[in-house]
Amino acid sequence: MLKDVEISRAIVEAYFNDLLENLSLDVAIVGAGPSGMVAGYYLAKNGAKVAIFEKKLSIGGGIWGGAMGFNRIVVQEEAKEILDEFGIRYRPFKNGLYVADAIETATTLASRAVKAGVKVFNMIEVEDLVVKENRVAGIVINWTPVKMTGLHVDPLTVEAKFVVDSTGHGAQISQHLLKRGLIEKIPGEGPMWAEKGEELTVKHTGEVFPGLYVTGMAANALAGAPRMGPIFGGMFLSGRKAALEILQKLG
Ligand code: 48H
Ligand code: FE2
Repeated sequence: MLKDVEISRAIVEAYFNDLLENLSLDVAIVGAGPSGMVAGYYLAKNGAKVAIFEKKLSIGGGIWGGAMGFNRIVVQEEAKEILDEFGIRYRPFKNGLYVADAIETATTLASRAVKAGVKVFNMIEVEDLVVKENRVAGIVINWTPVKMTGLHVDPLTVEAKFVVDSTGHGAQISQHLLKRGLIEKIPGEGPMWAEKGEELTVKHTGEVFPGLYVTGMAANALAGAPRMGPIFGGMFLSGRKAALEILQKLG
C-alpha cells in the first residue's frame, strides 16, 4: 500500500539530512549561473566540500535565453577546452568563435557539477555574510518566499572556509561588505566591449576580502569592467580560476 505520509517522510528526511550535512562547508557558492556552476564543478571534482545556494527555482542564471531570447551562446577559443571538459557540444563559427545551445549548456553544467559532488540548494536566498575577525566565515540564508513576501523571519547560518559571490550583475554578496564599509566600492559594469570585458572579468576574478571570492559578472561589477553580452567563455574561465585558487588555499 502506498502511504501518503511515507512520501512526505522520504522527502523531509532526505532534504534535512542533506541540509544538516552541508551546514559546514569548504566552499559556499552563491548563485547557480555559469561561473558558479563551473567553479563548483572544479572544486568538487578535486575533493572540496561545496554547495551552491540559488535563490530562484531554476539553476542556470543568464544562460537560458542566450541573447534576446535566441537560445544560443558564444564561446571563444580560450574557453573551448571547458566546453570539452563538460562535454557540451558546439559548432565553429569563424575567427575563433564557437556557438553552443543554451539549453544544453545550462543542463550539462548543472548535471556535471551535481555529479561531481556539488549539492545545489535552490529557492534559498543568501541575505548576508558571516564576518569574524575581518574574515568572511559563512553565509546567512533564508527561504526565497520569505524574502519575496517580506515576512519578518530570521535566517539560518552556514559556515564555510570560503564564500564565492557568483550572483551576476548585481554582485549581491559583495554589496553586504560595501554597505558595512568593508570594501571600498562596486563601480558596476561599464558599457559593452566584449573583448575588454572578457579579459578584465577573468583578470579580476579572485579574493576581494579575506574569505570572499568573486566570479563572473560579480567580478566584472567590482572591477567596473565593460559588459560583454552573450559571450560566456569569460564566465567559465572565471569560475575555473576561482576554483583553482581556492583549492590551492584549501591545500
Ligand atoms: C542566492 C542569488 C542571489 C542571492 C543572485 O547572473 P548569472 O548568470 O551569473 P554569472 O556571473 O555566472 O553569469 C553572468 C551571465 O549570465 C551574464 O549575465 C552575462 C555574461 N552578461 C553579459 C551582459 O553584458 O549582460 O547567475 C547568477 C545567479 C542567478 O541564478 C541568481 O538568481 C543568483 O545568482 N542569485 N542566489 N542568493 N542573494 N543573488
Ligand atoms: Fe548579462
